[in-house]
Amino acid sequence: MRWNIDLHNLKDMKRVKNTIGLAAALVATLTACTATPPERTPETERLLGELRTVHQKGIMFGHHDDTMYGIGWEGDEGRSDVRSVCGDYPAVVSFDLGELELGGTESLDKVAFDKIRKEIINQYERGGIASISWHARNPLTGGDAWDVSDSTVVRSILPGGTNHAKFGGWLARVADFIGSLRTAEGVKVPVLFRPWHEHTGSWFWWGEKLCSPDEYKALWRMTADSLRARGVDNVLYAYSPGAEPRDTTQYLARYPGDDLISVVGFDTYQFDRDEYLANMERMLRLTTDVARAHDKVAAVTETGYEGVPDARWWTGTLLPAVAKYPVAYVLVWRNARERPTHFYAPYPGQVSAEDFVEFYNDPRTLFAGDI
Ligand code: BMA
Repeated sequence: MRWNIDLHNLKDMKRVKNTIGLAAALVATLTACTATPPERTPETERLLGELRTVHQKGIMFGHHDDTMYGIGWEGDEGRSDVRSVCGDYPAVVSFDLGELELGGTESLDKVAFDKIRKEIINQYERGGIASISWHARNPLTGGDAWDVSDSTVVRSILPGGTNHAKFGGWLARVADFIGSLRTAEGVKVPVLFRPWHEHTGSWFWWGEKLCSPDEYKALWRMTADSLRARGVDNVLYAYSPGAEPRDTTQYLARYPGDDLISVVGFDTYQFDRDEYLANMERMLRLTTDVARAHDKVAAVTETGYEGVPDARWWTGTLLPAVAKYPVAYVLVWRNARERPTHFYAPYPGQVSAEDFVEFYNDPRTLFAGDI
């Protein structure tokens, strides 16, 4: 129990005749009163409840930057390649806060943060879910998230490190952005936050070879603590390694802890079909095993086949792979307007568009209108 002590219960308790029982009850109440305040708004708790049970209905489809831009367009009000193909928005839309830490107005993918805020609120208001990742720049070298030239970056931003204060300022900007997600009525919009992803590889400065398990876990703790200290209570955290883990021990080697994490997932992409199916199978099994054992939500936090050149990919590869497992959502990466071959969802006329409509019509998939 946390903060929300019901005073009526206190009154009830006063009627307890047994004085020992009364004393014990008061001690318990006082202890609870000094505990930390609730970490999550009611809407955030509701989101968690929805994520926990949604697999009973089907699997939610997600797409990164869905309503921001697509193939041949950018910033058109209400537009989405997914909706243009199947008539509905994805159930989950993800966004990236990369470069918010620098204090500018646009992300690393040249999307205005004000627009990201607006689209997160729109997604919430249409009944959908928003997820946020963060390709933070390298706070030590000044390079980007992929700058792995120095393996002391994480250590340098932890308490006692030379970049600790600087990074604290970066975290404050992220906290304030998440805290600023409010509807016109003032409701704080609950979001999933998925920082420090794909850490089982070594292509980001927080990757496996770049820090120790303890440093990685401390990075997570510091992130969550600093968001919390700035009043962020509209967030659920997602843990998403890459496809490297072979078993649950490896999967959990850098797991920050059950008290912090709500969603356990993984990121993996198709290059070779057989290899992709093997990775999906293994990672879905590991993730759903971990979710069951730790009472968490399982999800495919990032996936896709760049350019979707397989006309039957949605119903022939992706759906059969994920449908066997109790996962909340499967999310594909962005349709980059600035890189013509870098897209993961279909657009009208794209070779897999018809199959995507079949995928959409399959009762096992859920879009914004289904949740
Ligand atoms: C990568 C690519 C990059 C992009 C980054 C962050 O996978 O899509 O072009 O900058 O994600 O969104």
